[in-house]
Amino acid sequence: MSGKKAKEKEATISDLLIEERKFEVPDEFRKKANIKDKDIYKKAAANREKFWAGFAEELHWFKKWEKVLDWKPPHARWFVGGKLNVSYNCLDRHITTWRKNKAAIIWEGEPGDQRTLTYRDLYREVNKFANILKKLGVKKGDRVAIYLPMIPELVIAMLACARIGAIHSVVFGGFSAEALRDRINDARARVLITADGGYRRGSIIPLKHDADHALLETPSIQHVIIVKRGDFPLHVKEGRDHWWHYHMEEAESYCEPEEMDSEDILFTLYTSGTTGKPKGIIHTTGGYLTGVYATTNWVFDLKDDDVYWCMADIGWVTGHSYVVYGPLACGATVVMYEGAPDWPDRDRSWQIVEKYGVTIFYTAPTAIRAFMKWGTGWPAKRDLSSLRLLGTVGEPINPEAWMWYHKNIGQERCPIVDTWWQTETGMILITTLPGIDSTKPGFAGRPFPGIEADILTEEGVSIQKGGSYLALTQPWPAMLRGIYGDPERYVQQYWTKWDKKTYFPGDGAKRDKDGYFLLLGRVDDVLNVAGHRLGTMEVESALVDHPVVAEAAVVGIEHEIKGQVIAAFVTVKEGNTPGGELQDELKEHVVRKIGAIARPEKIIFSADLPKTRSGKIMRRLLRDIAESKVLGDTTTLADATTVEKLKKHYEEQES
Ligand code: 6R9
Repeated sequence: MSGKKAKEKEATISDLLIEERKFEVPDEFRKKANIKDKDIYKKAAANREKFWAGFAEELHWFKKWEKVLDWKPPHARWFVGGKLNVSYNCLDRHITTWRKNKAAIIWEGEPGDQRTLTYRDLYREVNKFANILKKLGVKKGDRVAIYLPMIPELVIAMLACARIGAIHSVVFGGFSAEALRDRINDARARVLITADGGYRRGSIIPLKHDADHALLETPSIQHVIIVKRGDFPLHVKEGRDHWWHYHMEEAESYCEPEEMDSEDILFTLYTSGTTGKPKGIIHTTGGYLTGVYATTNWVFDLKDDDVYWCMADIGWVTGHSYVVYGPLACGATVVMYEGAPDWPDRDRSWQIVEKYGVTIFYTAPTAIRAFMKWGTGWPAKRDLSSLRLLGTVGEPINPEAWMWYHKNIGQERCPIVDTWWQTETGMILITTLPGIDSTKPGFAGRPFPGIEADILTEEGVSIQKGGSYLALTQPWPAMLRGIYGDPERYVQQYWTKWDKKTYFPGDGAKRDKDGYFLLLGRVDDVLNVAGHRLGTMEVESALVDHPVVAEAAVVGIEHEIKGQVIAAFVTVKEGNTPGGELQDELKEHVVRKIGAIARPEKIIFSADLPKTRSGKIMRRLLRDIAESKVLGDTTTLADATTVEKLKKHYEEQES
């Protein structure tokens, strides 16, 4: 029997697949592609370790590894015994070549200010900042929290940590003070790097002000470094708070890179799972860098004269792997933009493409659907002829959005790579190689060479037809090495669905006769709101934290642009009156606890929640109600009348 949820998802997705279409790679692209050898999949599968070692050899190692892979399921070690430094590979390796004066980062702020940092510039800034961290007592293995807007200092701070062997934990600037506090405390970070503020849609996000709230309850933080982005008012605490620019003036210009073991931790990044508490995903040094280096090079067909722009915020894994580490390890020119794509106008993204001659553009389906809604007039106003390759990531892309992207942005000339991967996988795992594979709207593609994926039933039987669970059956270099501070949860969460050798990502999938995978979305209690991962339990915990809430159940409901939005069913404690005011208050409460990305679209008050006889909330029924669908199977309910009442009540509230 295959997964029930996967089957449900399959039905909805196949409705969307209006027609199965195949797009061949244009000849002009194919001729110049980095990878043209169709046998590469077979060759890699014949000797996976040799395949990955080939990429690792292109990087700089202070000491070569003794063994490519040590696999004691579910624990892997890659390039065992090897010593390297990630910042050395992203900087020092390039500045001894002609790339020293190549633009590493072309940055544009939302108000229109610009900065370009060459590899030499970036090298200098990173060295200086690494020395500042050292002066403040940061040592190898210490954790550094980073809460910054999309400005070059964010990249500098990450690479400086990598240089001295400190573990960075970047917290997305859109997360609230409480979310920041919890992440700092979980990592027991010694230093926080933040800014006076950042621009978003014309207003200022007061990061330091928010951080000050978090800092009231973060005993591990000894120092706070503040980047002056604008001239925004803030409070500076003597002795603890330091200005970035002030220290940089005096910092020494060279910092010896720390020789890191291949398996030393490079960073942790918090992501949502099926419990109320986000997990600090651990990524290490040698395997991670090899994985992101290989995929950036092959999936994006990256060349030295490319201008590469990934729209993701560095606060998410896409930004870590495909704004910072992958592209810089490849010596690419990376465009970085601080603000919103519709500010001051809806052609801001296309204006940036035109202005800097962007050749590779990587974004999320939710952004594409927003562009679609804004209309073709906006991209048509700009010259997009520099583009040669497009990418998408973060959620399944519906064929309509794919076609729109292909026609209006790619002008039917650019291959589209749909890249499936996760915070945990560190690197792209399922996609197409643009010089070899044709593309199919809605299908991500095949496992990258050297990656083994399968579709398994609940019982672990591999199936060729129909939808079921996606599984990864062999270790890969950039795989997570654990959950910070919780080794058991690592095993439990990812490696117990079948056997200890098979990774369960939590996604449903099916494949076609060519072995192309079509992703069906999450089959667990993880939501994907506008390409951002959120746990239903996380939002529920935020709601029940409010004094009047007795119980809450959160479901994701379909949304035209965001893919999913949050609907929360809430029961209030006796003596409280549910109503519009309380709805607004609860929404704000969630924003305060997590951040604006978690704001529920709908709050539905209910006297009871539908539960199974064992007391489990039946989210599937709640989803049916919130999406105004015919109710599914109610036979396992403890009290079948609850759900009927709830549906009626919901329809009254909605009308
Ligand atoms: C990179 C990133 C991971 C979850 C993943 C899946 C969904 C990502 C996708 C996709 C279909 C794609 N997802 N890419 N679904 N097609 N190309 O997004 O990481 O934030 O950890 O989210 O996103 O459901 O499990 P993360």
